[in-house]
Amino acid sequence: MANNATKREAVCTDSDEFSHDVKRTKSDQDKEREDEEGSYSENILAGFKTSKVLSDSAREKLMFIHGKIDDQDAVVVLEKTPFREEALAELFSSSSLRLEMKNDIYSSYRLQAPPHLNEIKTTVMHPATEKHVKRYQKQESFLVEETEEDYQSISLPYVEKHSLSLQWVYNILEKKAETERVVYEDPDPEVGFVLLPDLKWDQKQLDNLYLIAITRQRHIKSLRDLTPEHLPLLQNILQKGKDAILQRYKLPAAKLRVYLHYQPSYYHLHVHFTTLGYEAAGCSVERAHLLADVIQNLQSAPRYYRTRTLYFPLRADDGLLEQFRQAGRM
Ligand code: G7M
Repeated sequence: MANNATKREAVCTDSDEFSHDVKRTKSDQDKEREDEEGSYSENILAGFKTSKVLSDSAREKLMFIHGKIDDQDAVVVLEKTPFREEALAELFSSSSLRLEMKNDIYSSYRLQAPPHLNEIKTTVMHPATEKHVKRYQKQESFLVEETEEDYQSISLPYVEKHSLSLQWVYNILEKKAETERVVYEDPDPEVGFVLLPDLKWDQKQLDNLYLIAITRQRHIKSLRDLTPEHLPLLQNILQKGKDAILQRYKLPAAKLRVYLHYQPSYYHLHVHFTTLGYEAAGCSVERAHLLADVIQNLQSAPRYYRTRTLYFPLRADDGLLEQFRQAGRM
């Protein structure tokens, strides 16, 4: 916990540090930056062989690439990171500018920033399964209507057979991975959870803050399993999650969107915490269920999530969609 707090402070004072401390050697600065921002690791992408760009977005400065590392399938996600206000002073003073055109009061340039201010958030999935590869391929989506019976006869059997591995979740719960990233943990086996940054958040700025709370209980697959017996767990996550974010990031509850996905990608109950202003993928009405609403629904109707028809989008190549089609439900 202390680690991350220190890191945030260090990030916020970056520009001051560099403008005042001209006498320090480059290697000192590099070393400090490394301490602040994570250590260098072996470049496993050096031999990456691109097979296909699965999807990309010029607007979001994002690209999903399928390829091979050591003859095994891999998916790489490249994402240009947002600008940070704290880094502007250094960006302006340390970059070089190449003029592209000038006309009256208008001029445009190519700005070449120092490498550490021009990073690309890179996520690697390796070895990747066919499911990972499919997931990032640009696809049309269809809205599915899942009744209580559909869940029992179509979704549940499919999910039990075909879900993505939960090993990364168990690694977090068993402190085998991401231990230094944990923001808050409640060790109680019934109502406890681990709160940590989502894989998608680089933790450089709060505008796109994204944390997930992973429950210690291992047998709650999704929203569909929730009953009033889980209310203490859900209330605990909502309250302590919000408290921890206020304490660590100084963000009040009124600035947060706290929700669950249905369908989720991983069938071990977890809750998403993002800033309200950040439109994270999957936060739209057809997929996100506010945790506060989930709690109220369970309080007023104990079998709400067991019996209600739930709606969610599925991509054209999703095996679950095929099951709905075969059952004549699409
Ligand atoms: O769609 P679903 O509700 O299942 O969301 C799962 C969330 O877990 C997504 O927001 C992912 O970015 C996040 N996530 C996935 N993996 C594999 C990891 C991981 O290894 N570590 C962390 N911290 N988050 C992950």
